[in-house]
Amino acid sequence: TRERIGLLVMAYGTPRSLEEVEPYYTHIRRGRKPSDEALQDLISRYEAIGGISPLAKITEEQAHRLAERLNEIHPDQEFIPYLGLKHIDPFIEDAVAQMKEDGIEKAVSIVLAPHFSTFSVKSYNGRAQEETGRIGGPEIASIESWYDHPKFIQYWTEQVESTFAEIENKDEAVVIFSAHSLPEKIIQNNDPYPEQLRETADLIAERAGIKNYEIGWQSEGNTPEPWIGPDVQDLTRDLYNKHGYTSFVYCPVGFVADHLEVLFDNDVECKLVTDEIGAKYYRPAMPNAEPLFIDALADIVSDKLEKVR
Ligand code: FEC
Repeated sequence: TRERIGLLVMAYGTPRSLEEVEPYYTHIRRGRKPSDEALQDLISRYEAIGGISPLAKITEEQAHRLAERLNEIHPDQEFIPYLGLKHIDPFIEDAVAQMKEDGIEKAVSIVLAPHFSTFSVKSYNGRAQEETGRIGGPEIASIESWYDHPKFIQYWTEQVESTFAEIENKDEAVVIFSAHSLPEKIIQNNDPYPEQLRETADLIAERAGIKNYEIGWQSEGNTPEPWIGPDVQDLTRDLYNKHGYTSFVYCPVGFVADHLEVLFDNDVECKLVTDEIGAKYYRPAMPNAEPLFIDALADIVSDKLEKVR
C-alpha cells in the first residue's frame, strides 16, 4: 500500500462574497472591527476588480494540481491535499484537525508565498505546529521558503523575456520586482524577507539579461508605523523623473496568484501612475496553476521530504 502523506497547503484566504469582507477584514486586524469607512474602501476595491477576488478558486486549484503532480512523481506515496487559510475558513487549525481525523500521521506543509518573514511564513508554520502539538496530530515537516528555486526563477524569467519581446525600446524599459510591504520593525529583528526578495530579483534579472531593474514594496497597511519602502507607485514616479523610462514592467514576485493586491494595487494603482507620466504598463502573468510553477512546488515538497527521511 502507498504511504499516505498529508499535504498541507497554506495561503492567505479571501472573502468568497461581499458579505464575508467584514469578518475577513476583522480577522486580518486581529479581531478589531474596521471602521465603516475602511470597510467601504475595501469593498470598493473588490468591486473594482470585478466584485470578488479570484484568489479562492486559484488557491484551490494550486493545491489540487500540486497533489496531482506529487502523486505522479511518487508512485509509492499518496499525497492528500488539505487547504489551511490564514484569515478565513478553512483555517490552518481546521486543516490540521481534519488531517488528524483522517488518520494522517505524516504531513508536509508549504505556504503559497516564496519569501520567509516572521510576519507571514513563520506565523503560518507556527499556527500549524502549535495546533498539531495541541491535539496530537500528524508530524508536520514545514517548508520555510523557496524564493530561489530554479523552476520558480525560470517561471518569472520566461515571463520577463516574453514581455520584453513586446517592448520596442528595451533600453528605456525597467522592471520593478515587488513584494508585500511589512512594518519596518521586522528589519531590526534581522528578518531575511528583504534580502530574499533582492535575491529573487537578482536571479531573474541575471537569467533574463535585464539591466534596468529595481526593488519595490506594495500594498502597505493603513497604520501609523513606518513600512518598508519605496512604495511601487512612488518608485515609478522617481524612476521616471531620474531616467525617463518609457516602459514599466511590474513583477509582484512576492505573490503567486491573481488577487486584490495585484489586480488592484498593480493593475489599477500603478497603472494610474504610468498613465499620468505617459509610460507603458506591463504586468506579466502570475504563476497561478501554470504547470512549470506547480512543478517547482512539487520539487520543493519532494526535497523537503527527502531531507526529513
Ligand atoms: O482577497 C484578495 O484577493 C487579496 C488577498 C490578500 C493577499 C495578501 C497577502 C499578504 N498580506 C500581507 C501582509 C499584510 C499586513 C496587513 C495586511 C492587510 C490586508 C488587508 C487585505 C489583505 N491584506 Fe495582506 N493580503 C491580502 C489582503 N496584509 C484585504 C486589509 C486591508 C488593507 O490593508 O488593504 C496589515 C494588517 C494590519 O492592519 O495590521 C501586514 C503579506 C502578504 C503576502 C504573503 C502571504 O500571501 O501570506 C506579507 C494574498
